[in-house]
Formats: sequence, structure tokens, C-alpha cells
Amino acid sequence: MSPSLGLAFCYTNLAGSAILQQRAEVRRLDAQFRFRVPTGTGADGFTFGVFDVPYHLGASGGYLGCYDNTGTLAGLYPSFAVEFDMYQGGTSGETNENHVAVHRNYGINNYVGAGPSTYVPSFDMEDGNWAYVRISFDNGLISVWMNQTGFNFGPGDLLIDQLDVGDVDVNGNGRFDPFFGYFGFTAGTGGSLYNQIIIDNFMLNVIPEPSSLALGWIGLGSLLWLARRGARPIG
Ligand SMILES: [Ca+2]
Ligand SMILES: [Ca+2]
Ligand SMILES: [Ca+2]
Repeated sequence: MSPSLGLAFCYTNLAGSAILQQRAEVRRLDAQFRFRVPTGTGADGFTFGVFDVPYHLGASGGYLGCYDNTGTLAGLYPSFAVEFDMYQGGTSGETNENHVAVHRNYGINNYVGAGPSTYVPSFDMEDGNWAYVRISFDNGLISVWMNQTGFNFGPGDLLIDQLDVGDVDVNGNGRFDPFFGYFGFTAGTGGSLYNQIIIDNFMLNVIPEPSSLALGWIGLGSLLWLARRGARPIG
């Protein structure tokens, strides 16, 4: 039986993260997992991201445990995240409560692409059924596939197609350059909550490059839970 990760909590206004404690070069990677949201009152969602530190934890609520709510971090550190957002918040320009988006550098307003809630799955992510996800990243271009039928993704499951994350390494040249980072999940609850966001069948392949550290395929058992008090203070 595959290990599972329970993200989110039976309490409001909390943030959490589970981040692999092994640093690797962020250049090409492939990740897949499935998730479901069985119970709760509807907020907020989670991210799969690349972080500059192994203990990152952002703010709760619509910040999804990933983003900075004070501006202390936003724009300053190499990072990006694919968010699975199931609550329409009032502060980030969202126009729906069921979207996937790519944000960079811990900024809730630093979304990549056409709009903060442009990429809408063909199903309701909080309907309690398993949602299957594949994320691929290739030298700055990120693609996301999703369905509710299984890991055999077809062209119709492609939700985000080679979106350019841009200068996430923050060296100022306007384009992606490889950097070293950490991989994992974050989540947040707000005034409403999900009792659980269950993630399993997680596989990550950080694809080897000459002269770089290869992680190979790893699974969910490698992730480490972090408590709120163990995180970098941002607020
Ligand atoms: Ca969002
Ligand atoms: Ca939201
Ligand atoms: Ca750059």
C-alpha cells in the first residue's frame, strides 16, 4: 500500500508544508500524484512547489502555506509552485474557486500566464473523488495534466501547456536559469477548511544532467512534515 500524506487540518487558519530534505538542481523534473478532498467546508487548497529552503512555510488561507502575506519574501528567492486552489479569495484577483495556477517567488500576485484563475480543470477538485496529476518541468517550461480517471494521461487532460515560468531564479536576466532547490507540498486553511487533503501515489523524478545531483524517482515516504513553529517567520 502506498503511503499517503494528509495535508490541511481540522482547524481554521493554519498552514502546513511537507518538503523533501534533499536539495537538487532544478532544471528538468517530472512529478505525479493523486489527491482527494473528502470532507470540509471548502478552503483553501494546496501547492506542489520548488522552494529555496527545506523548511519553507508561507501564510495560511489563500496563501496556501506557500506565499508571503507581508512582502518580506515575495520576489526575493528562487521558487515556483503549482497551486490547486479551491476557494475564491478576495485579495488575489481570483474569478473562480476551482483553478490551477503557477505562481513564482512566493508571491500570491506573481502568477505566470494569462490570469490568476485561468486554468480550470474539467471537474470540481473538491468533489471528493481522486484527481490525478502530472507536472513536467523542462528548462523553465511547465506543463500540467489532470483527470479523474487515472495516470494514463491523454491530450485532453493537458491543462497547462509549456507555460514559461520566467526569471524564477531572480538573477535579473528575465529568463529561467537552473538553480538548486527543494521539492514538496504546502497547504492552508482559512475561515473555512478541509479536514484533510489526501495525497498519495506521489512520484518525483528529478532528471539527471551531466555534473548535477540526480535524485532519481522518489516517493512520498521521503517527505518530512514540518510544524508551523519550525518555519521561517514571515509575518
Ligand atoms: Ca489562486
Ligand atoms: Ca484562492
Ligand atoms: Ca534568470
